[in-house]
Amino acid sequence: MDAELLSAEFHRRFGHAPLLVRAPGRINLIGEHTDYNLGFVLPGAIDRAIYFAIACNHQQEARLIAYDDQQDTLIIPVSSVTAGEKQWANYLLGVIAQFQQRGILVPGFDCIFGGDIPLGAGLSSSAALCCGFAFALNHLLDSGLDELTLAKMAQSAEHTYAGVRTGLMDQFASLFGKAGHVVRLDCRSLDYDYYPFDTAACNIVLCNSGVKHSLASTEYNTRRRECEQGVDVLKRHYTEVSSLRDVTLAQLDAQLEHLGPVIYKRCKYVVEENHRVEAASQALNESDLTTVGQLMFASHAGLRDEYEVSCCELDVLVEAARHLPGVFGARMMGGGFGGCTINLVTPEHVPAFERGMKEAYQRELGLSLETYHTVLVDGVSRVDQDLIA
Ligand code: GAF
Repeated sequence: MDAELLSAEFHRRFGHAPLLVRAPGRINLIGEHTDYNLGFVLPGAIDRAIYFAIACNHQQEARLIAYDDQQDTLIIPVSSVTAGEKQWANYLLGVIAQFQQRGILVPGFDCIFGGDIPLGAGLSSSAALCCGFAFALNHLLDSGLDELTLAKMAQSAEHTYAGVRTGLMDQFASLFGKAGHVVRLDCRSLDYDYYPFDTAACNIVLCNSGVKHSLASTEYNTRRRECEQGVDVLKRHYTEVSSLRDVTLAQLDAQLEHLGPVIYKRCKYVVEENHRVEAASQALNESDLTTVGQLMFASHAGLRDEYEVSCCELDVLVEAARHLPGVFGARMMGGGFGGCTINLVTPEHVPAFERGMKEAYQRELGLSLETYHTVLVDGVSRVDQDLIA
C-alpha cells in the first residue's frame, strides 16, 4: 500500500483528487519507558508508513475507510463523535475530538488510509495513525497548528480514545523524524537535537517476534503508575525531585525501604536508562557503535529484569543476536510484551544474521521470524500529487 494506490482508490470512489499524507512509524535506538518519566529518548522515523487520502465532502459526515485486508468503513456524523467498537476508528475519532475541543469546526470529509507498518510490532502504527490524520486535518482545514501541538493532540487522542497513557516519544518521532538521523528528545523541556545515523554503514534490522500480548496496555499503565508512586515517595525526601529524571542512584538506594522492592527496581531501571541515553548520544557523536551496542544490551537486561516488560520470545531473540558475528547491539523496543527487537548489524553480516536469527527462533521456540531492514526518513509530510501522477 502506498500513496499512489490510495490516490487511485480515492479517485475511483469519489471522482476527485485528495490531499495525500505520509506518516512514518518509528524505531527507538535507546531510552525505553523514559518518555513519560520526563527523561530522554533517541528514536527515528522509518521507511514504513501509513498513507492518507482525504478531502472535504460538503456533507455532515465523516467517511473513514481502512483500506487494508478488511476494508472496513465507518460513517459517522462529525457533530457527534464518540468512541465505539472499531478500535482503528477510535484513534481517528479521538483526533477529531481534539480539533473540536480547540474550537476548530470539522466539516464532513472522506478519508481512506492504509500502509505497510506491521500492526502490533512495536513500530508505533497507532502514533503514525493519529499523527498522520492530525497533520492531514490540519492541512485540509488550514488550521495553522504547529507540529508540536499536533504531536500532543495525537498523544491525547491515544490517552482518551484508546486508553493507553503513552508518553510523547512515538508521536514526536513520527512528526519530527529526519532522514539519516535519530532525534534525542528531552521529554521535559521538549528540546531536541538530531544525531546522524548512517544506516548504510550500520544496518538497522528489526526482528518481529510475532507476539502481541494482550497484557501490553494494562501493564504499560501499571508501570507508569508505579513510577509515579516512586516519585511521590522520593519527593517527600528530596525537594529537588519532580520526576525520576532528577533522581540519583544514591538517593534511590537510601529510600529502598520506603519505596519497597518493586517500585525500587522500576525506578532504578528508569534512572539508569536515562544515563544510557546520554552515554549513547555521546557515543554516536564519536561514531562509537560498539559502545552504543553495549548500552543497548544493558537496556534490554534492565527492561527484562527490573522493569519486567520483556517476554520469553524477545529474550530469545536478543540472546541469539548477541552470539552472531557483526552485531553491535540488540534489545527489545517499545512498550514491551512482544513486537520487534532492534539490532545494529554491519552490512556485510546482515544476510548471515537474518539466517542465524531465523534458525535460532525456529530451534528454540519452534516459531518463524520475520525480519525487516529499515532506514531513517523524514517525519510526516504531504505527498505531492504531481510526483505520483
Ligand atoms: C510505547 C509508548 F507509546 C511510548 O510513549 C513509550 O513510552 C514506549 O512505549 C516505551 O518507551 O511505544
